[in-house]
Amino acid sequence: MKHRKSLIAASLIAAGMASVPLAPAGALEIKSSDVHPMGYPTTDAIAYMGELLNTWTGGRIGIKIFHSMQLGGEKEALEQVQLGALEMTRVSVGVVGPIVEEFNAFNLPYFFRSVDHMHKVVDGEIGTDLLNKLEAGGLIGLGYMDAGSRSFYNNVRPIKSIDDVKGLKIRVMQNPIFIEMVNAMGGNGLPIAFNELYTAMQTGVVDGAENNPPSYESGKHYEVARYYTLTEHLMVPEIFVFSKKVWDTLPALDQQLIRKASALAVERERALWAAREQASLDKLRAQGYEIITDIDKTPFIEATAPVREKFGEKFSDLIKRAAAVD
Ligand code: BDP
Repeated sequence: MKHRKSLIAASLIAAGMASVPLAPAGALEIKSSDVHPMGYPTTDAIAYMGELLNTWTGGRIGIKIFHSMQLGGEKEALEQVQLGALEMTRVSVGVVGPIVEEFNAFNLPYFFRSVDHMHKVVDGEIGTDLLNKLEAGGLIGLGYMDAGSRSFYNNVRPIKSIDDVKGLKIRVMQNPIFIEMVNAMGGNGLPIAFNELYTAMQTGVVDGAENNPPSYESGKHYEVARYYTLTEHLMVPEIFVFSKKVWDTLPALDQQLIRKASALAVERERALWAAREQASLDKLRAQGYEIITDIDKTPFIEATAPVREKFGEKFSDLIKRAAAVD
């Protein structure tokens, strides 16, 4: 009897095990981080990339997204990817300067003439060269995503001219260019990680920050910094990168599939971006937030000329090449 029972138990275990699908050979779960929540253009595009990979490989490759700053800020995420602890991350080019300095050309205030100019530069030779340079820093550059233009918001006064920036403590991304940019406009630039920003504004550590409409809206920054003016002083693209350490262990076919899915994710993000930018502005206006759009940008452009000169000097050739793209 005892013997029979254990036989049954054994067969149950065997049956149970047979019903648990074994991970297919060469299975790959790509862990990818983003500071934004799901439903944001960048996270949705990466989720789409995961669906594509899943379909193409019959479930062998998938992406698990760590969204909403679950893994902290972007500097830390990049480090994790360099180490191979995280396979992928989507970050702003704003924090990539320490890895490939030339990316800082894209971080200069009033650098790109228009969204169209930015697309032509990043999608052309210059953008590809820079992505390839990331390899020496332990990263495989998979593509550029759109992030529109960044503008000021604060809780002290509406910015109607450059004089209104005077004395404002403005949070910037962690890059000296942005600190000097705000200082050159008369404010006080303070580098703070994105995951600490809401509290920093709420507690008065800073008076405000600068970002694109979707980030301002999605991060609920308007709750603590109600005045938003479209100064559009930066047009910083975003990139998503893969860990070279992990990449080098992948079969060539998987690398190709990831590249192919990346290109489609870029297309998807750009389409989502254009719609989201407008939707964010509409939502803010509907909630009664006044968004100042009729601002004379000339004084802002002139005030930041020394910043472009100082930080652009090292890669003046690249800047000339980018300016010649039309
Ligand atoms: C957002 C970018 C995000 C940055 C954030 C910031 O999408 O990658 O982390 O700005 O200001 O627009 O830190």
